[in-house]
Amino acid sequence: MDTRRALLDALECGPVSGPALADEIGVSRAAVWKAVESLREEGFAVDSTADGYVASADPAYCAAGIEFGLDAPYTVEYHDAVSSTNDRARELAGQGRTDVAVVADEQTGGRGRLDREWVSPSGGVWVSLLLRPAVPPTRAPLFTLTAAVAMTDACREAGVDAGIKWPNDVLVHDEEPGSGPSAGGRGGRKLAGVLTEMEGEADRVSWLAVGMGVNANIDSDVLPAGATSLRAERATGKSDAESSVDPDVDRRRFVARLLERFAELGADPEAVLPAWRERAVTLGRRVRVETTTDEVIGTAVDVEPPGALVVETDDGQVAVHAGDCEHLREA
Ligand code: BT5
Repeated sequence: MDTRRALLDALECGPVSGPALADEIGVSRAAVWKAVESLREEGFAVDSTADGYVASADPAYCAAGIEFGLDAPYTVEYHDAVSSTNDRARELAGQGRTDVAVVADEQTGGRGRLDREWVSPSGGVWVSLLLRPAVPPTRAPLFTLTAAVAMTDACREAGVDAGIKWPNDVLVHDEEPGSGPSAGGRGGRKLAGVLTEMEGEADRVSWLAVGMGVNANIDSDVLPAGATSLRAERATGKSDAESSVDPDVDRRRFVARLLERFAELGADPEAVLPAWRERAVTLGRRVRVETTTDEVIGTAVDVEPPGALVVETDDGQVAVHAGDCEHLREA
């Protein structure tokens, strides 16, 4: 284990002295001191006390802060600003890396699907998880669904009643599809989205970058029409949170929970689809799905492996593998 990670683990259990830690992991005292200094440079506060080193009770939003107490097998790389965390993940993939969560406070060139813009000001949660799963590319959509479930759960834990709109949107949904401030029939106010990119051969993924964007501590007036944020939802009391609660979420804890949930679900792929169905706001709704070649209108009845939406149309059931989905008013 590297000294930095060992130090973070040791700090979690209370004061740790430099010499004790050096003994425990078999490195020099100078190496421990260097690791402490590098945590401080990253923005992770470590106090020197008579009993040894002590971590701040409220770690900053930085790589060490997110890794501190993280129960998921990922290394975190943090940037104040980056063009796109997915692009950075791609670069790391080129260097042979895996199991890295690239996190940024701000993205200057955030991307949605089909090269759409993803507005990513400071205050959001912009993260890309670089993985090398031993699966064929046809299984990749399952990782998008996994991300949607993990994001929904993290948002719900933050007190915001989120649901999933096929395939990759996390929404705060309107009671009446097609009504409300999100007019245009999107079915709710968009809180988060997923962009999964990959490289591979026909039978094997080489790497996969699961990009997750959650509008966390952002005012909704800087977001596109029809979008919302955790801050906006928590402030207006349209959530389970008490109105006296600070509308801002602790992004450090939020990202850690997101990564932990992703790892938990990844360990049990069979559970992903049932978990997705349970959180979906699309199932049972009348939808219009635009694919690159076609338009499918009907009732969304199910999602089947590896992530296709099954629509009951006038001409029978159709499985749609990719597209943009709009929730329609009931006929
Ligand atoms: C998505 O695309 O929803 C995928 C979003 C993925 C963003 C993450 S952030 C970390 C990683 N790095 C990246 O560069 N991307 C990923 P799509 O379904 O195509 O939706 C895009 C549409 O959502 C846009 O055309 C806008 O209408 C709308 N939009 C843009 N920014 C938004 C925002 N911050 N919140 C809600 N809606 C937004």
